Amino acid sequence: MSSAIRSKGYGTELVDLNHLGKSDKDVMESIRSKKPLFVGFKLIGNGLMELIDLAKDIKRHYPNTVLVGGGPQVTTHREKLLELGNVFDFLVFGEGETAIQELIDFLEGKLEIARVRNLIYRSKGSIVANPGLLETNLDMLPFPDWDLFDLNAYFPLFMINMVRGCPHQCSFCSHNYFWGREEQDENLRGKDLETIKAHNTVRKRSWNSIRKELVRNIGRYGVTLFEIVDSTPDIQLLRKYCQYILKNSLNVNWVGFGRVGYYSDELYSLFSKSGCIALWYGFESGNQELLMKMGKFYSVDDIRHTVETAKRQGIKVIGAFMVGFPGETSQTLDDTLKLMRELDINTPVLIPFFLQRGSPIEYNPALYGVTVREDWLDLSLKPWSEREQHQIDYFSVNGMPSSEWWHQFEKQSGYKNWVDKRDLSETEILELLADLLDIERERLVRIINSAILNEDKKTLSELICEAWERSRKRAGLL
Ligand code: B12
Ligand code: SF4
Repeated sequence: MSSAIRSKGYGTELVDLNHLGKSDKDVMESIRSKKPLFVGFKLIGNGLMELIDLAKDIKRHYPNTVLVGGGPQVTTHREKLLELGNVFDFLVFGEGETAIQELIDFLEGKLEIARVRNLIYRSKGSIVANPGLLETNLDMLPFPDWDLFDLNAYFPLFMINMVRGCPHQCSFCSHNYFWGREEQDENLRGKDLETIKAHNTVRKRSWNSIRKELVRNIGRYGVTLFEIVDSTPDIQLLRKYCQYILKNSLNVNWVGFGRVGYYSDELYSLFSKSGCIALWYGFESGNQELLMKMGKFYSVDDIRHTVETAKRQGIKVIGAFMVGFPGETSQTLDDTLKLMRELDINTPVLIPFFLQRGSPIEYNPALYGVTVREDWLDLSLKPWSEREQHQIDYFSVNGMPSSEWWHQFEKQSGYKNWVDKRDLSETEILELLADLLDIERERLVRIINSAILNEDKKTLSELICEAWERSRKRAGLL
């Protein structure tokens, strides 16, 4: 977003409220001193109410500041977020690069508001949503503006995004709603998975553009750790990426998302040689029937083969299993828990089934035995603490309210971090950092967790410093 804004001739500033030591005060101070054209918020699901309170505070102190909300949560909840708190002036759903440039044109008086793509706003007492746009040429998008960050305050790890959209369509998943569909919800309601899948598109960057970004990240910043954030990476692009690393003897490491039965054994070997440390998989179930209902269309044996192959290549496996998918019984959950133990992967993660906006289940709940409350989007905006307290059920499975459904399986799974309390250790990124720092992962998790808990900035910054030094040395910059 920052690169897109800068290309219009404006400067940008970032206040990362997830960062230890940053607070609302920094935002207020920045607004006071810089008097920005607008303030943008990335809304991603957690901390929404805190951000809305901050937005209200900004409006109270600086009533003329234009407030723009964007990010995945706007794509899921759209105009509801304009009504919530009644504080944002504009919302941008979907992809934001072109939209933000067009919004700047509007704010400068050069473009009519109706022509700003992906924009939601108020007009004459009602809420208007302009038509959306999926960028057609991803190579036209500028590279991420890493200069925006005070990099010394972050671990040296950059994300790379090669494709938007996924060639698959699992029945619970909203990835293609975010990144791969132009079709309106109304036209997909009641349709089956295959029909919905036929509306998906995968857009890819060219290898040349990805190569330039990779070379820039290593040469300019000294970053040698990468996370490929594509939910399902493209096989050809991944192959080129690995081959380029090998051909040029680049001393880099990377992690990304894997998929069962998707990569050949030979490709796994290439991954390993090119520095892949860990892959995150959604294995989802140890029960064949449930896997088919999920639209996974691979077998339990395919899961075993994938894990064996990755392990043989020395790649660490982080695997998510879904609990409480419609049709789950104590027997099917038992199949999953057994498989989980049998696979003996590095990090198993259990995640409860949630209704996701734009997923085939949301479009056709009856087909899956799911009933969805009409006001489910409003209810799903409530913070978790409130939802648990009041047992807010926005959907039910085979007549059983979602909270009861979850509790039925929660006990059996023995999982402690139920719902939205994911642990720091459940991430592939930790594997990368542990490897760079040459610290055992469990120890690194303990150090980071304790530093965050105790607001021990000194320990964190020493770790970050050490990581940068090692990374820059590897990149040949030191
Ligand atoms: C990498 C990743 C992470 C990373 C980095 C997150 C980050 N802050 O960017 C980590 C591991 C930290 C992470 C954490 C979480 N994540 Co995450 N993550 C992803 C992932 C895999 C890729 C994101 C990405 O980089 N995409 C590429 C860039 C280009 O897209 P983007 O960041 O969305 O930005 C575009 C638009 O959203 C928009 N936009 C974004 N911000 C703004 C701001 C303004 C003002 C405007 C106008 C537009 C705009 O324009 C951008 C360019 O087109 C996605 C799934 C996916 N493949 O998309 C999930 C995803 C975004 N994560 C998700 C969730 C739920 C989370 C967590 C809340 C999980 C948790 N329980 O803790 C946390 C939140 C942390 C936080 N507050 O940032 C959900 C969001 C769902 C929702 N309805 O909001 C997703 C979609 C996964 C999913 N299907 O469930 N995540
Ligand atoms: S779960 Fe993964 S493979 Fe399935 S549709 Fe979503 S992104 Fe694609």
